[in-house]
Amino acid sequence: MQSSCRICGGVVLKSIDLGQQPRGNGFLLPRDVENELTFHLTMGLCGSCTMAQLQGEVPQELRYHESYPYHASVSAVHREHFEGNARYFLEHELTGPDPFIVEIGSNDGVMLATIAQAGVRHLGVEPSKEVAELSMARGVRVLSEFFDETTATKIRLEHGPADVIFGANCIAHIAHLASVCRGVESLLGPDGVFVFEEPYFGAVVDNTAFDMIYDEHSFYFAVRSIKAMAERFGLELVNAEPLPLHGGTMRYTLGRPGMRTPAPAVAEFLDEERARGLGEHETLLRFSARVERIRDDLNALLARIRAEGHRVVGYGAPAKTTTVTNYCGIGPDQIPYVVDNTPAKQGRLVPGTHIPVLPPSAFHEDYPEYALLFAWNHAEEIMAKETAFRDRGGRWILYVPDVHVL
Ligand code: JHZ
Ligand code: ZN
Repeated sequence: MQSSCRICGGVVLKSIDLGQQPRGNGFLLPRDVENELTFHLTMGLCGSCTMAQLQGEVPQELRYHESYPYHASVSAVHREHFEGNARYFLEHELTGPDPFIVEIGSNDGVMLATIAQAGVRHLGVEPSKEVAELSMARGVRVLSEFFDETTATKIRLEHGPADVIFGANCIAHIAHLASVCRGVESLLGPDGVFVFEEPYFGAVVDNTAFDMIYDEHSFYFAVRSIKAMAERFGLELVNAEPLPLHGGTMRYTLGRPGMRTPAPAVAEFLDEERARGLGEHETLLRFSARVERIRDDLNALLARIRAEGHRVVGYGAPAKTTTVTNYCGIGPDQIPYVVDNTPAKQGRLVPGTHIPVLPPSAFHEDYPEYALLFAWNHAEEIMAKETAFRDRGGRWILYVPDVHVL
């Protein structure tokens, strides 16, 4: 399969095929299973600008709707991280007279609430109504729309140029990224910065984290592909900073050309990515072979545990659960339920495989012998609060970077 690059128009060759999949965050009510939407999930690399991307596209209105269930504030680690981001911007970037910050995909206000408390001019752009309302309740000003070139022009006319445009776990979701870049270019002030944090493609490959591939993740950014993208839209990549979130995230800082001195990290990452062949098709074909191995090992392990008469339940229902369970063919027969602390997911079913999502109390009331940790990127936080499970002999199953039991 072949398609054209959303950034440069080059040829995108299929490297990974995860089969027919529903929407990653399409947690559904039992009464809605009849009308579930699925699509063919494949990803590939652009032969010209090396941008990794999905080949198909689920319309954005079907992904970011009124009841989008992901709440960025559910993790204490994430809350602390985003408050830290806000404090950093307040101290280093929002220091001029009447500064202005825009966040694309502000979710429940996890970052902007701190900016709002400081009384600094800000605007969140968040099309998903319920999370937007949560942020408004925290004093955040929100425009409930999708960010693109038109929205950016409107914001500039009404509020003037932005000193900071920020996005976290959002920019790589936007299939019309080219329009976003044109919008950023017109909205950004002369010395403004466009800062975004997204799962790092290098970490996805290192971890064989194939579960990071789902409809919402239209792109998988690397330093090389972001540098090329910045240049194409009249911006310059001036920093790349690795962060531990989501199993490996990269924070990119873009400015207007020549306005900021690029940090040495940019050239260092470019060298490293070239040396390891991150932008090459063969690297992804090897990745794909490791994914098949994980699927086979995980199914074999679950079958063995069942044959021993033991139970496995899922812990955490991140969007990643959808990709893993659908690709591996794991349903309620193997995993009777998963627990998750997001109220918007509880009482619903995992998309496609229809495993029920229950509150964590279900886990505490009747510990199983094994728990499959779908929220593996939160392993430290979760294992630290679930010590009683371990104390009673419970074991954790992880499937990245390979299938293992802890
Ligand atoms: P988590 C999200 O992906 C969504 P997901 C999004 N599409 C994106 O791009 C990525 O982030 C990068 C639960 N949990 O963070 C809460 C517990 O139950 O891995 C969440 O449902 N107990 C925007 O969905 C899930 O696990 C806990 O103690 O893959 C984690 O979701 C903790 C800490 C979490 O994101
Ligand atoms: Zn391209």
